[in-house]
Amino acid sequence: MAACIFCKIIKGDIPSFKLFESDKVLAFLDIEPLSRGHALVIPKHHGAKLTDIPDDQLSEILPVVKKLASATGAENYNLLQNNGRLAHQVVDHVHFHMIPKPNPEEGMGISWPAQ
Ligand code: D5M
Repeated sequence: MAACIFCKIIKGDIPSFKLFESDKVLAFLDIEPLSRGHALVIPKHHGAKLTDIPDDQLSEILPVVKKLASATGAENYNLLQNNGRLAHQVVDHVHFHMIPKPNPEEGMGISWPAQ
């Protein structure tokens, strides 16, 4: 969808820090991170709500979260999907927030390679 900011990221029309990409899924860093390493995992299919996304795209999201967790050794994080304005969804392209929970003794969150 032409006006969608996440579709523009998928197309490469606006920059992002990409963490993972396949033909159906993209993961990149959130520009307003709640902790270091806050990532967004999105289906490439445009849709505002979960019900708009084909199952074959949705079913690839959690394996990507697992890959990101394995790649970074992340053990403590929240997975969040805001669906609808009353649930605080701002960007109308389905996205899953992966929000590292920092260990207070070890720093602020996940350090991705080259971040
Ligand atoms: O969260 C939408 C999230 O999208 C919010 O945490 C900021 C993030 N965002 C918005 N624009 C960008 C770009 N250009 N790059 C990376 N991250 C972005 P919501 O669940 O809709 O409230």
